[in-house]
Amino acid sequence: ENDKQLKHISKFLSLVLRHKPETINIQLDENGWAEVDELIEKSNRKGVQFNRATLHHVVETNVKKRFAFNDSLDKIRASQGHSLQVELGYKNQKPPEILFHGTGEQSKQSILKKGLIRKARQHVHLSSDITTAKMVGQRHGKPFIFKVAALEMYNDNFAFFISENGVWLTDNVPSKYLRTE
Ligand code: HQG
Repeated sequence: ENDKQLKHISKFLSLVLRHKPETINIQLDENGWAEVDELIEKSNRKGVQFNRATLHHVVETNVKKRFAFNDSLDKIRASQGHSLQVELGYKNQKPPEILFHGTGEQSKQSILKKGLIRKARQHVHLSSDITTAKMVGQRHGKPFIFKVAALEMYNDNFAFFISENGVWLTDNVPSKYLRTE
């Protein structure tokens, strides 16, 4: 498989495992897991061709490590990014003092007013480094980076989670915890 095909499979997996499993008529369990055999069979039936070896290759080489297998390798799920309601089971943990959120310049005023809200996804996504936040922001236009006073939030009883692939997640960020400089 070339890079383009692998990317296509990865995008397809994001669609099925985060947003719309019904596109291939598969069900995820309450923790977001899909059966690997069923996923392969039903994807192939929909014309997205891959086998078990290719799936492992996609999971391993995915730059953002978006997907993970369970220990017995018979189930797979997205590690974060869902719009579906799933219980990922990450434990509340103490974040670093500052986390970053990259967005588009055009959303700055609205965010300052309403805080960061999760929109279609299950959580607001935060990054531990500016470079990642910038890349996330670029998806939305001219990037703008907010600093989030994460530790202060945590001390005020907001929950923080870190996904298996290193993305910090929280339910919402009220504007008083946002810094723009
Ligand atoms: C914005 C990718 C106006 C928010 C990335 C963002 C990430 C507001 C957009 C992951 C707002 C939602 C998530 C408010 C938030 N007013 N706009 N009050 N509050 N927003 O895509 O964080 O490649 O759902 O700033 O790398 O951009 O898919 O969230 O711009 O980790 O694995 O509403 O998606 O990962 O956009 O990206 P998104 P995001 P993957």
